[in-house]
Amino acid sequence: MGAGPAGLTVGNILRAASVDCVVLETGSRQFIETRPRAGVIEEWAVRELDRRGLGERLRQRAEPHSVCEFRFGGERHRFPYAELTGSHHHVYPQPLLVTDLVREYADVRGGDIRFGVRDVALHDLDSERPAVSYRCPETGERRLLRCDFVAGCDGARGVTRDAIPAGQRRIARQDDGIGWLALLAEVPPSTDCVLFGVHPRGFAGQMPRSPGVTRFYLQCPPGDDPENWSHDRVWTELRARLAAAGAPPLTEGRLIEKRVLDMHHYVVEPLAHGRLFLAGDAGHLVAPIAAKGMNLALHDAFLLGDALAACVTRGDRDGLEGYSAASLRRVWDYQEFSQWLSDIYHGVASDDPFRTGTTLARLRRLFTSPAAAAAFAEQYLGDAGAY
Ligand code: RFL
Repeated sequence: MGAGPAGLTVGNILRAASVDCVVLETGSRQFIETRPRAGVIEEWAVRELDRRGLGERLRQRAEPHSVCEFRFGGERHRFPYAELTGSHHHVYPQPLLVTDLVREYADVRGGDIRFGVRDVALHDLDSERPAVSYRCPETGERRLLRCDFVAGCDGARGVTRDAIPAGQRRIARQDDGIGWLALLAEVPPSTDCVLFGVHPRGFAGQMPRSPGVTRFYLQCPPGDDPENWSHDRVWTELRARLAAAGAPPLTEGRLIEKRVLDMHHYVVEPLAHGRLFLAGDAGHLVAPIAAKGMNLALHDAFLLGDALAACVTRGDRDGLEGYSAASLRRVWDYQEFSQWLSDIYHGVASDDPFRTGTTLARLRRLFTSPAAAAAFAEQYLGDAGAY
């Protein structure tokens, strides 16, 4: 269920193992191939995509990044994480990855994918033969698919999470009470790397996406109306919050996306119920503070795809039985890092002088203590240990 990074990766792994599967997606192919969202992929995930024959175009076109820059107290502080870890971040827009994955699944590996499905419902999850029903977009008739397993990869707004009876799962939630205005601008990035501006007026960030498109973020009240942010107000705030001695001026230009995201997070435990397994945002949401969501979706998909293939082709159920615990270990690790980073990004703008002081102490420590720098770099790049 769902043709995002998680669902398409599971589908590709199943097709490579000659396991029959159907991917159901509520959007159109054009919708999934153009929806702008993530852009940063961790090196272990690129290696895993490669190993499964899914990383060729990414390798050719992604830009490896080795440095990020914090700006605070009117100064620039470059953080050379690749020097500390030997690993890079890869900047590759999510729509390009989804386009590669859907092409490989549907056009190369001959996978069955049905777009535009409506009114999706799950049935008999506790039985040996669960089913999914949906309304067919062309004819309006209802179809029923019987299967062995259901992979719930339908994102934060899907239906699979709620198919687990409330008494049999726990949802842990956290709301930071902070909004981010997420922007895409038709401009080249004004520096070669990701920028984090920690400023008394609020956080600001710059994330390169491609030579002609750059993502920016501005902290704002949760639930703020994007229409409160005119072109001039956006660029004035970005200039103020990213200002630092010796920094090149921001390249300004047309804004092509402007939306407000509330910084909230959840984790469903366990990620399995009967023959349903949740993967990606369907099972856990992490706000884009540390650029972790798509990486977690891929991690789940590798675990779940391998586990399903092992069960169907060899009768080996160990992977499926251990799936939820194995996924959740990394999920909680990334959630913890995102919370830590959220405190840093937003502490100086909290109007609390005590919190401002401790936030700045944490930031300075990253640039004065090799042990603190190494710990940050390891978490920023994701733990390479599992793969
Ligand atoms: P997706 O990508 O949301 O895909 C789910 C798909 O399921 C479909 N769907 C259904 N299909 C069938 N039946 C139903 N009932 C359905 N309901 C929905 C949807 O149409 C959709 O196609 O989930 P998936 O695969 O779990 O992938 C998760 C990632 O998309 C997400 O975590 C990232 O985009 C988060 N994220 C980032 N992650 C990173 O690792 N690095 C980043 O740099 C990064 N930047 C971001 C981000 C998310 C952002 N937004 C908009 C929340 C930047 C932003 C602005």
